[in-house]
Amino acid sequence: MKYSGAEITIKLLEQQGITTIAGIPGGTNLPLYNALYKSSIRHILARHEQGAGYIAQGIARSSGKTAVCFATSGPGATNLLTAIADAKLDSIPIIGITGQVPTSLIGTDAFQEVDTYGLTLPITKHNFLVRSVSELLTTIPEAFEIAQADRPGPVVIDIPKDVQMSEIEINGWPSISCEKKQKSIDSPKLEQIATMINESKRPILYIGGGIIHSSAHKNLLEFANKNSIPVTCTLMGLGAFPADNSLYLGMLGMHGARHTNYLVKETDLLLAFGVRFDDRATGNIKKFCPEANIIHIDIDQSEINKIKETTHSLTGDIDATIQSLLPLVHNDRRHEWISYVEKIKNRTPVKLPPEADEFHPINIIKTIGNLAERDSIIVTDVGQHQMWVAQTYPFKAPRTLLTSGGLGTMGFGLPTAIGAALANPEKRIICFSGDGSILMNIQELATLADHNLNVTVIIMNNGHLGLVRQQQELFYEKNYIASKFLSNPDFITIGRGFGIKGYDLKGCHDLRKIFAQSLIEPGPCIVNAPIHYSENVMPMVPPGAGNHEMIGGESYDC
Ligand SMILES: Cc1ncc(C[n+]2csc(CCOP(=O)(O)OP(=O)(O)O)c2C)c(N)n1
Repeated sequence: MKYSGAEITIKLLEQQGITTIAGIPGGTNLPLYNALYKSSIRHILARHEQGAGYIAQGIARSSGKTAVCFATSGPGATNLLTAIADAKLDSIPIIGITGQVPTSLIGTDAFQEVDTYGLTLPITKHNFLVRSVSELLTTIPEAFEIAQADRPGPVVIDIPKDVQMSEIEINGWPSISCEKKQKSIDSPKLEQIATMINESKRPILYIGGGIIHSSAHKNLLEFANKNSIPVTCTLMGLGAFPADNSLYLGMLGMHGARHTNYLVKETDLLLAFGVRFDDRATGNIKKFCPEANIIHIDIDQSEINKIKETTHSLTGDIDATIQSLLPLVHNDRRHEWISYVEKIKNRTPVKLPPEADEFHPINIIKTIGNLAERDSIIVTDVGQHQMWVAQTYPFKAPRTLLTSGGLGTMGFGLPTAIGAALANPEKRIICFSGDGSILMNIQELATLADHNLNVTVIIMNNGHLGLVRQQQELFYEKNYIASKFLSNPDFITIGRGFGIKGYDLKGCHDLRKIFAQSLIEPGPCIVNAPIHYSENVMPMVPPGAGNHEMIGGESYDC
């Protein structure tokens, strides 16, 4: 039977188990949409291609499975770029399929022609420009394999319109390999590592997004409990270790917990599992863990010794590696180290605002943390509110925090929450945003309303680009420029315009009741939460400083 390139593409996406695609049609991808018309795949019409990219991210981040978005050539493709770069930095498997001008017009500055291949080369794990219809049969399965293999990441497939329209005879579809290639683990090295752990007096586990990608959280918990190793998470690692476990140290780094930033300086063995020594986590790298042996285990060989020289390293799947390490480490209560950790925790506790200050952002997040279900998915935008959530929300399970860690993209929150809601219709999705960030993809309220998804958008409204204002206060002699909004829209009226109900907390007294309501009513809602503009996220490690030199840290003496 004869199939067009567009039909082949859709058929192969179905074969990969794709059930939802977000996108926007245009001249050069209309054949794809025509083929989609006959498919069971659900299409989500975003209102901006960046929104479509983040909807795909929300599906991928919350499910761990590869998700797909569509865009037309030219502006459609350029609008997608931010979401693709964001996926690259956080290792998220999405596939962007873009329309391209017909092959014969490539390189002629044709209408809506941009070099999508060239533009996406540095921001993808891999990209393809498909030159003939038959190539699709190998390109599409390969794109999925690349996106999800080892360290996941985004792939772009650029398909010229004539390739979408040409037909070929197909007698059988390629089979998809489900085999996960398991690399063997270097046993002698594993034994050396286990010996170092058993002999260490002050070990700390420093874990990141790699634990979540590899679903290593269960073995990690057993491993940490067995050998009594305190655990600190990067922003991307939050949820990989339960916040209510006594070994949990919270986040480290620029806005990490005070005790954690001190303790990391004192460790004699840093177990860096599924992390990349990002500067937000390490502060000045020369001052990071100066006394420690460092063991780095990661799926990506190129991360090893990239930032910090290690004592031992292993490249491979972190879950399989922890599983192999488990029988080799001793049962150890580590009384001395654990009681020292407790002492530092008590001397430098997390500073909390008075409980009566209901509108303090930390209290707002705590209230939501008490009301939400354990498996509710929290999505954030970027700014102070993101850091307060990271510091305060009691994450207990992997994939319950979706946040733009590497690229730090304002506008991430709303469309990613939509994607998470599409992939998890049974769960409540809570999106914490700022009055700056929400306006960067506010158009996606229309997409949210279209599908009546269970998303609660909480806007922490301080009338400012808060994190910028904070840096100007601390590092630029209070020269406030371009960080205060001259006007601030009424978000409740905006929501109403899109057909979404809202709760304005301005002047309210029973915040808890309103938040509870906002979390149980089916469908979307917006909560406008006015907060004081002068609140800062503390502690804060100044640029170039070591983590222990944080502002708001205060010295401790043991
Ligand atoms: C797309 C984009 N542009 C600019 C920035 C720089 N930036 C980081 S945080 C921030 C302020 C965010 O303001 P808001 O969303 O209101 O959150 P708040 O800090 O007030 O909680 C800015 C401008 C960014 N991260 N992303």
